[in-house]
Amino acid sequence: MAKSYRFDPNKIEIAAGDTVTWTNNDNFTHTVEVDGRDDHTVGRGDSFSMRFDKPGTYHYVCTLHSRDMDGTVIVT
Ligand SMILES: [Cu+2]
Repeated sequence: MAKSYRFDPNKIEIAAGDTVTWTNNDNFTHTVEVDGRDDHTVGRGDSFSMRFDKPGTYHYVCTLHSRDMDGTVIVT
């Protein structure tokens, strides 16, 4: 979830094969870019989902507000 220029929670642990959905509850457009690839624009009220098949630690960021908006997905 993105709100007030933050991802909340900004750290999540999932199992391989699970899907993470980012929902933008903010009044501004944000993006989700995972590990520096495929930046996805997420407008107000929109969502972006991504399935994680491989275990590992993934870093994501909103490229519009990268100083404040980042997070981690841990896939086990
Ligand atoms: Cu943003």
